[in-house]
Amino acid sequence: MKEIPLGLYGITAENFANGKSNVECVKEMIKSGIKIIQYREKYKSLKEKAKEAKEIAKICKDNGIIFIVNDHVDIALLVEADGVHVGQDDMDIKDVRKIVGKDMIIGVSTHAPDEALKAQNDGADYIGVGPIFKTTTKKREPVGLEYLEFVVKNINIPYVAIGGIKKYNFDKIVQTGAKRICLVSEIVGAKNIEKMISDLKNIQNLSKFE
Ligand code: TZP
Ligand code: MG
Repeated sequence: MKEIPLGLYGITAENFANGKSNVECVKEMIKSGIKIIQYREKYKSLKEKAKEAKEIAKICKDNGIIFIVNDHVDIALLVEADGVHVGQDDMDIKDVRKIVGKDMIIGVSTHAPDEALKAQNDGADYIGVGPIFKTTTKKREPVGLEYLEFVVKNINIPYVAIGGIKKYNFDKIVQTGAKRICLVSEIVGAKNIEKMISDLKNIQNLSKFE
């Protein structure tokens, strides 16, 4: 199984991307040094999602980038993604594992300590931790920094801090010790994605990360 890279975790969100397509955003994120991309698309048909995921899977493969598909185990298998990301209302992790096999990465969204511990016990390869701050991209109350701090101290699998993270509050996340961080709208919605990512890397003080 491939490792979940440290640093920024990229997620697509075309409706927050100010006119840029998912494919354009992925290319820019990769050019800026992001090593893992999740295809997340809530507003297209299954047919369109499968087509787009295929295209993005190829771009990722050609560039040595880890590719994860959100929600759709079938699309992840179809496009031979490196992994699939599921939520609390999706299939049990153990059942997802039966379908995708031992080599595919399984990521699980979590919002509280019991969910993090269960995901770890059930064989998730990494967890999402959030939304840390209030955000318009996810209809859910923020979990706060306290939950992230719990994960930093108590969880032994990789975790990705996510939700409402922006350039202005990014250092608060870095200070918890979290080493994998996702900013969705802040990155795909940036006028200049490369500059945004380079600013974030400066804040994060790359030496801690690589
Ligand atoms: N899971 C928890 S919050 C979130 C997801 C997919 C969306 C985060 O988007 P943003 O724009 O970084 O707040
Ligand atoms: Mg989901």
